[in-house]
Amino acid sequence: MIQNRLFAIILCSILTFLFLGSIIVLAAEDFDPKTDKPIIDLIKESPDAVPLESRDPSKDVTALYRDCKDNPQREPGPINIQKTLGGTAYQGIPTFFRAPVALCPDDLKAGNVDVAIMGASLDMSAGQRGTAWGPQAVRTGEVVTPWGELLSIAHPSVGELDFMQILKVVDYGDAPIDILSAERSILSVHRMVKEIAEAGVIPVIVGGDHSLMYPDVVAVTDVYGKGNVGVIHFDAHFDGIPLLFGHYISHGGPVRRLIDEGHVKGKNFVQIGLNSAKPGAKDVEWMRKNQVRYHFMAEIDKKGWETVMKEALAEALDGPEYIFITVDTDVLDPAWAPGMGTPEPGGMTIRELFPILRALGVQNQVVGIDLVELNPLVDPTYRSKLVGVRILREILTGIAMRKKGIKDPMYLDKNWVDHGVPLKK
Ligand SMILES: [Mn+2]
Repeated sequence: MIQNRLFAIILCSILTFLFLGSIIVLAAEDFDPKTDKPIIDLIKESPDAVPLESRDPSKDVTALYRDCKDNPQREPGPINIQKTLGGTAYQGIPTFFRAPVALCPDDLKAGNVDVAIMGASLDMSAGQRGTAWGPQAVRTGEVVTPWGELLSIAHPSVGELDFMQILKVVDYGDAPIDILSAERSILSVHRMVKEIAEAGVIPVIVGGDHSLMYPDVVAVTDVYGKGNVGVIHFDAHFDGIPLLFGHYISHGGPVRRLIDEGHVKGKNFVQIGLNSAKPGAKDVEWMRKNQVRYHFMAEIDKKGWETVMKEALAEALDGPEYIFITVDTDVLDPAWAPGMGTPEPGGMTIRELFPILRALGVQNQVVGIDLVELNPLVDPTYRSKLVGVRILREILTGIAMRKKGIKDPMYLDKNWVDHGVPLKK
């Protein structure tokens, strides 16, 4: 017994000696005073390393754009890539609302396109990763509605009104993204959104996290003019902090960037559904100084949704002619769509959100939309993506209603809200 233990101790000592010895030898061999620097310095100095910021033009992700001319020679215009005329979202090749595909600005112009929906799979700054899966989730999110060119479908509130039949909608593909850099990716998103807006088409950006609001809105104001676009911002958070954990570009700061840089005036920012630790007192001070028109859930609870909705709709008209609508899904209570970047209990209901989205489309000239923070990876059900699809459908239905000449933002089809059969007296 003692002999066994002694043998084990000797064996362990020999192995330990060999192990430590090999480490010392390896360390001694690896040591080079010329390169023994912090890794951060090595990255900065190496010509092959990805820069920490997007200032090196040779590493620009916009270089990953496929040249439209690479594709086979064809007449410009949207291309329908489905084999069948009808069908549901879960059949065929996934595109937003089963829309045809457009690849180049020429396709948008030749097709007289009204709306180009694009994906931006960027989730660097959301609290939990997964919003990068938003575009694919929305492309396959519909479960019941049969999108396609075969039939016109009714809207559950406004009657026989199918936005896909009224508007020319295309899937414009996804922006090239550097999945490890928000800074570099937003340049690429900016380029693609601007390309759409310059063609006179409404860009719809499906994120991705809310850092996208910055390149999305800048691209639109680049085309329509600084200060000429109001932003209607649905969010539990005010997204106006100066830096998020030291980061200039993040999903916590796009509003600060847009106002500080003069792209959008504070008084032309209407924020609806604030319901979190941010803004705090100092942030509210900054918002008030910049005349941001904010509406906390507390105000909605106090005054009632009808009152606050009417105020917000009036504020949306009390600014520039053009508006950009940004919907962070966390404006909703997580009960409705638990798959989101930074959920905050106590948010809006889908019944409150849907009508105001439609109303904005009817009463305002919408020049851009983004849907952000949808995270299908943390929702094992299909609820969140179904709600995401519906959010876009409501705004696009409003825009289609406007195109059809409907003026009343709260329009409902009379046959949809009253069966017309009186009680027998
Ligand atoms: Mn947000």
